[in-house]
This record gives sequence, C-alpha cells and structure tokens, in this order.
Amino acid sequence: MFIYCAAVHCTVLISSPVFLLWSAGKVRWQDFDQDLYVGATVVRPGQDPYARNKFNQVESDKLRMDRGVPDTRHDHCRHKQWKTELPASSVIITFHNEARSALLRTVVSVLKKSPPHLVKEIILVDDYSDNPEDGALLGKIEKIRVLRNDRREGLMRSRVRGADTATASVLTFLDSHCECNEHWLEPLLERVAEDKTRVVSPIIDVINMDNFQYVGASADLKGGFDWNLVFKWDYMTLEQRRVRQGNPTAPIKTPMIAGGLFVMDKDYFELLGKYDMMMDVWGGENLEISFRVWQCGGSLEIIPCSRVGHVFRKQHPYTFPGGSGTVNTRRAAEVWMDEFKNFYYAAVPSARNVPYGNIQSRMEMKKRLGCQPFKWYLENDKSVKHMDLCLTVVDRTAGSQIKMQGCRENDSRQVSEPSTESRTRDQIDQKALAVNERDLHHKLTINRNH
Ligand SMILES: [Mn+2]
Repeated sequence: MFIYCAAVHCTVLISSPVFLLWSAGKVRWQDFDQDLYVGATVVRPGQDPYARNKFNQVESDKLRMDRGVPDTRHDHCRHKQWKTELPASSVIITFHNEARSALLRTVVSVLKKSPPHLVKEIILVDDYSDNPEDGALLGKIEKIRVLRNDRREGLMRSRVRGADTATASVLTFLDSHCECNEHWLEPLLERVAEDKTRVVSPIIDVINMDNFQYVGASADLKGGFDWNLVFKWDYMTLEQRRVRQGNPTAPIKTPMIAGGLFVMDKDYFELLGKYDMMMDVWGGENLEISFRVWQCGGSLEIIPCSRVGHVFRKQHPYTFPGGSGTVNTRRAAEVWMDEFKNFYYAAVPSARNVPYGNIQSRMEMKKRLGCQPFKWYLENDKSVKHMDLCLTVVDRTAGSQIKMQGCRENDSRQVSEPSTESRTRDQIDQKALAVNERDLHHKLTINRNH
C-alpha cells in the first residue's frame, strides 16, 4: 500500500485484498449522494409534513447535510485550546423511523465537526424502522457501522447493543436528530479522560421543529425533575449564576441529564450496570441513569463549551406499547428512590397500578456497588428543588379524599400563598397543605387558596 498526497487530499492506493473488501463501497461523507438518499422519502404534495416525524420534514429535507450553524459558544470557549491527545470515542446513535435528512445531518455533523482521530466509529442502531434502507444506505459512509434490530427493542436495549459492540474506550450517545457544533467533542472527552466517573453532556441547543433554525440555548440551566418524575430544565439560582459569570467555561454539576446526548467511559458504563434492560421504548431512563450515576459514586456535568443542537418536539412521533413511559419511571423509582418513591405515587397516583416487572437484579447491583440512599442524593445536591408536594382536593364533593400531589402553579385545588390561619375541617376543600420534602418530619404549612 502507498499513499499519494496532493495539496489537500490524500489517496490511499491499496493492494491488499482484505483492505479492498473493507473499503469496497465506502465513501467519504462529502461524496455521499444526499439527494438520492433523502429524495426517496420526500413529503408528497398534499401530505402533512408533520405526520411522520412530528417535526416539519419538508424544512428538514431542504437543508444540506453539512449546513452551517451559528457558533453558539461563549467567547471564552473559542480561545480555549483543547487537548488533542484524548481517547477516541464510539458514537452510538439509535433510531426508529427517523427522517432521513435529520439522521444524515446528525452523522455528517459528527464527522465534520470532530477531529477525525477522536471518532473511531459511528454505530447506527436501527431499532426496527419500517424501511431497513434508512440505515443500511448510510453504512456506505466512512466509519459508519449499522446494526439492525429484528424487532422493536426501544432506546435502552438498542443503546446497550451499540455499546456492546463499540471498540473505543469512550461512548458518545446521540439522538438521531442532532447537529454538533464547533469543537463539541474535545471538551467532553477531556473531562472523561481526566476522571472516568464523570458522565458529561453538552449544552443542548434548540433546532426549531417548524423551520429548523438553530438557536443557542441558555447556559444557565440544569437538569431537574418534579415529583411526577418528568425531566425539566431548571434555571440556576442567582448565586449559582453569579459564580458562573466569573468562569463561564467551567463544568456545571447537574442533578440530572436530559439523556439523549452524553459521553461516558465504556468500562464505567459497564461497571455501573449499563441501562435497565427491562425498560421499554423510551422515557424514565434519563432519570434512572442520573440517580444511578450520582448515588453510585459518579457525577453528572454539563460542559458549557460543548454545544449540540437537538430538534425538540412537542409530541412523540411513535406510540408507547404498554404505556412504557410509566413502567420505566416506576422501575426507576422502585430501585433508586427508597421511601421517597411515595412522593412520586402521591404525585402520580395512577402509577401504583402499573405492573413494573422484576427489579431484583437491579436491587442486587445497587447493593453490590454500595450505592448511596436517595436521601443522600437529595441532600448532596442542593439544586434539587421545586419538589414540593401539596395536599390537593381531588374532588370537591362532601367526603372526598385529599391526596398529596405535586404542587402546580395555578391549580385551584392547591394554593401557594402562605397563611398562618387555622381552618376547620369542612373548609379544607378550599385549602391545601404545602409540604417541603426537607421538612417532612417537622412541619406542615397551611396555605390559603387563591
Ligand atoms: Mn430527541
């Protein structure tokens, strides 16, 4: 084999038959025929552009696979020098019936925006999409390997399948509708290379689901949750923001990661029990891995100099066989939350009736790893907040029950205005008791209704 280099491009002339086999049909991403690939699945006139993906596929299909996006990083990030001697990563992208244009932009942005030596491979796990060619055709692009499930497995088992076959020492999980920004990968790898127990996520910029504009997200957010155990973004406190202003490139410790995009050492991923393989489809897994990482000795960080765009949708494009969202969340609560799971059941009473399967092996793993109790997680992370429960009048009829439910703004069955007045029992359907989880054993505060 010898290598011929012109001014910019190098051509590798290969004589070995093994290499010929390996390279047969592989193309650089620049040479991939986008029009042929995307053109086969365009939205036809009269069809709803949102029908298939719950985002505007017509707008997505219009864009070039390597379109430019604004560099949304803080100025300080642009002048930073990243280490180049970093461990390479296997990028794992699972998908089910993803729009071809969105999937293609995801992989092209990885290849284009990463130093080549840091991306060992991209593993696409096709979770039983209707058309096997969606993934198979992308397998022609350099570095891309495609695995296809022969039945629907869901996000968790698909990711684990990808991780099990990964050959690099660091795993990078991405959703299938992302666009990586400038130098997104180096700051993430740097943190994991320094300490394998760090699980790190970029700031997730917003790709508008209607017009596909790329918009920078605030750097002042952390991941959090309510007692209903649905992920949400929380603004940092004033104090936290003040500290951050002094050092805008510093990693941000977060109680929870959104879950779609993160980097984790492969050995550590395995040591910590990968994912809960009995979770189906989607949902609850971000909660589970976040509790697990913190409680079992690791940490979660958002790295502000790393930015990746993601198409946020209002609706899921696919169904949840068996209501898996609640099954998964219940499994996470049962395994990781100890007695605090009762707050979840108070907030989402219907969850009590959802069969969640066997959790014995996860409980054994938790014990084996010597993980901390949930109470420790709540106390350790001062940013876990907004988790008040309110006594809620479920039904305004005589003799009806009052239940503990997650406090909601503007819920007339609950209140937020503090009051010290005492009330008689028959007046209680006009009030609620707000209970702060940290003061559970000490006091109940009676609040007046709006
Ligand atoms: Mn997503």
